[in-house]
Amino acid sequence: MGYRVAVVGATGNVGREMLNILAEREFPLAELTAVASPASQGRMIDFGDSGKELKVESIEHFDFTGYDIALFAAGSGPTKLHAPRAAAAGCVVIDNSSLYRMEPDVPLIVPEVNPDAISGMKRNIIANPNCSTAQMVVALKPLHDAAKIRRVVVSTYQSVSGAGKDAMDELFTQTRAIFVGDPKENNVFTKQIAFNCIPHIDDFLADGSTREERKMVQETHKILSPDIELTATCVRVPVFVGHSESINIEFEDELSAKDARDVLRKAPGIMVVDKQEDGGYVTPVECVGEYATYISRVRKDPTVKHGLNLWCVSDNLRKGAALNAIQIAELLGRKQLQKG
Ligand code: 11C
Repeated sequence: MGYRVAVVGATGNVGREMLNILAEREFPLAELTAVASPASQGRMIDFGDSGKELKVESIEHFDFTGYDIALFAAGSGPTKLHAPRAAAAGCVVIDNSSLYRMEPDVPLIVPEVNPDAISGMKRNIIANPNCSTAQMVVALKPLHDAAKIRRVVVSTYQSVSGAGKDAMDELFTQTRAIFVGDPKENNVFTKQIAFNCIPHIDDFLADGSTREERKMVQETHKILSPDIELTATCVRVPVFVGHSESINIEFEDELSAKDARDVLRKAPGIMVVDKQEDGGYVTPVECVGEYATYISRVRKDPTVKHGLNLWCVSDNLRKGAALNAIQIAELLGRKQLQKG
């Protein structure tokens, strides 16, 4: 016996990863439907490596009745239109957009961190966090349990896939244009992304920070603890997939780098690769297609009483989006749906 699942936004970066991961993890499926914008209706897409193909259905009049779970990776606009009617049809929506994340009656879940929040689901909607928040809280949770985090300063190095397929194409075509001497264009990003870094992700806010930076603060407060002071600087870098983060943490209690490594090694969802020698750390290209959040370069910050620095890398389309959503679906399967 399995679940009837719809993947909405199935042709996008995250939607395709959702199909890959459903296939890889052999998620118990009674039925799987790929749903996307009317422009993709009728297109055939792969169901991961299963050898099966799915015919894309249009979201416009898609009937969610009888579906158990809808994995939405459709962006806030289409989600606003279609997630409420999916939820009203009795289907649990697991939404990857930012639309519902901060609503008090919508759980915002990272299964390694706050699985019990699922009991707060009241509207048949569960939110999936922003990619840069997800990997960070997986790393922070065991450290917070060990020595109580007081303050975090995080700088991100975010890949272009977080901004969608057009952004990946822009990095590719710009890089090629620079090599062959063609004129270079930027349409997705505000500045040249090839061979560059852009300290700007999402809209600017009145205080000079960006929406991406605010998401990291607010979502961490909702998922992990409102008592953690957090400040973020989010930067786009010319990497196709894999977000990296430099995280500085100040604790209430003593926690040595060695003890932190031991705590992290035992924590779910984490791989510690920290040889403290040339190449003994993980970079974004090595985490592509992986489930884990990788931690390297754990070391003391001697400028505060109890401080550590670390480097955190994860596949933003997987732990940062599709994998986390499917882990929520698995949690739901265990806790709520109670099917065999
Ligand atoms: C990026 N983190 O890398 C963004 C993408 O709120 O789900 C995901 C935005 C979100 O551009």
